[in-house]
Amino acid sequence: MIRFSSRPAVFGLAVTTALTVLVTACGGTTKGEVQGGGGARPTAGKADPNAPIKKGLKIAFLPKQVNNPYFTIADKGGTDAVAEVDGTGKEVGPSDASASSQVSYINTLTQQQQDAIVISANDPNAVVPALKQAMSRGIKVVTYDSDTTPEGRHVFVNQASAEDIGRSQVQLLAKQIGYKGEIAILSATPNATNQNTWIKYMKDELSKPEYKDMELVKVAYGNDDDQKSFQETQGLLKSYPNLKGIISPTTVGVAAAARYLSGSPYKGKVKLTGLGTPNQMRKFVKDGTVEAFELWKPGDLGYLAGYTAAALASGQISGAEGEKFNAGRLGERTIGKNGEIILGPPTVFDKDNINDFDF
Ligand code: RAM
Repeated sequence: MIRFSSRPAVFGLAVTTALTVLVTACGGTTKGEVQGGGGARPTAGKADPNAPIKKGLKIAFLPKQVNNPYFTIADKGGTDAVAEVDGTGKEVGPSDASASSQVSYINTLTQQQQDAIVISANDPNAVVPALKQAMSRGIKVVTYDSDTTPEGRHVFVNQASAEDIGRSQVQLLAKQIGYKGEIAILSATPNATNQNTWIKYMKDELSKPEYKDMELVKVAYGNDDDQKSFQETQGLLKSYPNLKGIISPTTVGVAAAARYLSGSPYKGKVKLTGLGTPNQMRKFVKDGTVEAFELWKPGDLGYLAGYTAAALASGQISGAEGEKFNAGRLGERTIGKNGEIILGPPTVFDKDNINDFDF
């Protein structure tokens, strides 16, 4: 049983720093928990900040899965960025969020001698040998959305601080249930690096005294599959009749959970928050199933990853901390610790602002 308490929705710098140090010190080797972790990272040669972006670059986007609106938007942003620098971008990938399926795609992209592969990893370790093979053939590797262990890539484009995402999800739900009662998490796949890292911070947030009357009773996995996520939600309510709230930090999970709740007697009573796209969640905010949830702009995430891949493949950057490059409409960006670039803080959506967003 995990019990914790609530602090105002402000992230203390000292806490942030302490946890960052902790994660870095741990070397990010735990399965599924390397997002932003440290460790041995390949370098992509010597960078020349004045090198021009090469024309005709071939850059491939390999999402967790292709039939997920989140990645459709992200990869459209990515291929738009590649087009802006006169390259050829494409999206390829499996229809299920599995690492073994991704390995076949990586091998094909390597044979095609793409200039860069941009991947959201379904497992932090399983795709690494294939990515290492790609890098040994001169291909630059960027992870976006969901990281690998550091030796699997040159740069990781992260959507937001993993710690802020995890803590803010708990804070959003705690406010809605009055800091009291049983809660569950409906996640994506059990090995997803991004979700597992966020869940680690959720558990840490829940360990604070202000959440002492909240209890995390279960972490369920919907595998980023709509039907499975729907059934897992149904199962949670059946197994835990006193459940007060659910956090689903996946766009597939939160939409499926909302659909289940909206057609059930729990609508509006069992609170649901998570990470969702405004277009998928709008009807559930309007019908009172969901009060508030959050997300970054997936299109900007893909766009930033596209520019990062082009800068790497042109020798402008190598992945070292402090290197700067131009990311088109997102302006100048700097590579941070462990080869990580952060897009920016997410937006919280509710009935007052959801109509202002269309993605
Ligand atoms: C799903 C995927 C993705 C995650 C979003 C929030 O689309 O699991 O990796 O970042 O949700």
